[in-house]
Amino acid sequence: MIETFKNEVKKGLEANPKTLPSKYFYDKKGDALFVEIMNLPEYYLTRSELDIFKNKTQQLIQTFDLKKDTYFELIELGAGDGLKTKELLKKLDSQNFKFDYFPIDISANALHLLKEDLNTAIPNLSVKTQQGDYFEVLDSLKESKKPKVILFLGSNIGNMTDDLASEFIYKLGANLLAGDKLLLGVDLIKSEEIVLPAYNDSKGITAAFNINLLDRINRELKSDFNLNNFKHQPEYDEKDGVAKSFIISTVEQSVEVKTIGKTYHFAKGEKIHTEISRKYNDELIEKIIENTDFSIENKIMDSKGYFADYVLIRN
Ligand code: AVI
Repeated sequence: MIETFKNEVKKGLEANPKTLPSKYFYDKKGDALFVEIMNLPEYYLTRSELDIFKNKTQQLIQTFDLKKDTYFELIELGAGDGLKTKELLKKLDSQNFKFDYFPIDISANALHLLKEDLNTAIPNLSVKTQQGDYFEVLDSLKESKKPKVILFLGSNIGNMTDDLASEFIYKLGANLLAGDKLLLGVDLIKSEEIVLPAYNDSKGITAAFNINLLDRINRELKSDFNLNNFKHQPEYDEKDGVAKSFIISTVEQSVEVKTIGKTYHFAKGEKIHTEISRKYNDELIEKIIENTDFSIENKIMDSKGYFADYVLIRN
């Protein structure tokens, strides 16, 4: 793990322009900051998808096309605190659907808390937590031929390039059978006035989230990034619908990363690209799933039209 981290940081800092992978945001501190982000007034994504799960639950259930007398499996990739999913679980439970809920997450701690919470909130619910890599878990769940509904929420797909997103969805399909469903939650393309503040909140939480990546490199790879000499900078272009996060070097400086055995030079104003947060429309989703085994069954949006849950069916 630490070897991969080191190699990816090395590759990113030696690239021109410099980059660092956003997946490394999520250490303990990063996880806590992301929870704060989800509660920020500017970060509309979580609230918008929660609106769908609260107010369009019946529509979601109908599109899943589930039979009350057939057992199915509801599998969530990156379940986190399960806030949105709980709304769906409550409805399914109260309507006597028969199913197991499989939340998959990297964090054993998050899964433990989620299970405790769900056991209290929905005592009848069968919760089978799965800690680990999505595809390893899906592979192990393949044995069962029960119908499956996979949830991949929160526009997490948006942190991948379009090519990687296609590959990811293709791989999901390879673990499913015809008729299975994938609920893909995505943020929609909209104006800069709405998107940019979501990545540049007034309290500076997103800035801390981004800069924490340098702090993590300091701690884990023994480097000497002076965090005061770097600042967070998001950019968003409505034309292509991609929000990008950068870390800017505010002075000319050199940083030594001991475990890599190298010193990296930063010009004043030089950028490190750390994240993409893609926004979507129908055309982009169609393009992304073009070479996969899925097609679009339905698109369910929140009341403001900010966010969409696409229900895809495995052909
Ligand atoms: C997890 N992911 C969908 C978030 C996003 O909106 O791209 C991560 C994030 N980055 C900055 N703020 C939130």
